[in-house]
Amino acid sequence: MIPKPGNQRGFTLIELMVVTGLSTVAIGLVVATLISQQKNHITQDALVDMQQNLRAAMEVMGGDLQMAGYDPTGNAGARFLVADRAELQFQMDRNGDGDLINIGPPATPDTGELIRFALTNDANRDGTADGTPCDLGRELDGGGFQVLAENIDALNFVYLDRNGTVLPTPVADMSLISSVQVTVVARSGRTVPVLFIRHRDTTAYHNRQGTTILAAPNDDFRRFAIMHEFRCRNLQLN
Ligand SMILES: [Ca+2]
Ligand SMILES: [Ca+2]
Ligand SMILES: [Ca+2]
Repeated sequence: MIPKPGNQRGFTLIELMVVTGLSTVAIGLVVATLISQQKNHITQDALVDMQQNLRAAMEVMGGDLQMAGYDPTGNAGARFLVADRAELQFQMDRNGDGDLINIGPPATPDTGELIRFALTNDANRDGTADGTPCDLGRELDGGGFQVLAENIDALNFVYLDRNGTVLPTPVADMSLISSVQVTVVARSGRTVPVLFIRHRDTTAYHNRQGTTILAAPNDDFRRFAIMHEFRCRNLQLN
């Protein structure tokens, strides 16, 4: 049967608009998924970088702390000078010449024999960043901080005597220090919201004793916390 003219079945304008609309939504969802996956990928890369940098920084700090008080002649008097919850400083007779200075004039510290760790932006020394940028700083011979790890929100030191008893900070009798627990909380350099899913950091961060060292930030940054205990083996010899 031949259809009558004007009675052919086709798309109405409304049907076309619906189909076009659905296609647009479908394409949009595919693109959104791809962007989301890409952002996730970038996030993972940033987190891996952050963790690796932090581990490397802890290795440097551990190497230094193991040398704290190194005094092979017993004449240099190398020891801890500062042992507080967010800052520590110590000496070592690295070149073994029996003192800690280059006799001048002018007198200067023997190279690499005075080391300090603290956050670079923590004027009140409570161990939490006062603002950004804030990094983990290592100072050699009083020459100003060098950045050891970037984007640090919290730094905490706990000092233990040879029996493993925690010493109150600031430590009054630094000859009692046998080991140091170091806890660091790092943050990814930028917020990384994944499409449709916002990451919210509602974690409060603690040291091993359960003391809060960073209250829940409630922001969109991702964080990584690391804790190591380093034995200051040279302090045991003095
Ligand atoms: Ca020396
Ligand atoms: Ca010297
Ligand atoms: Ca602070």
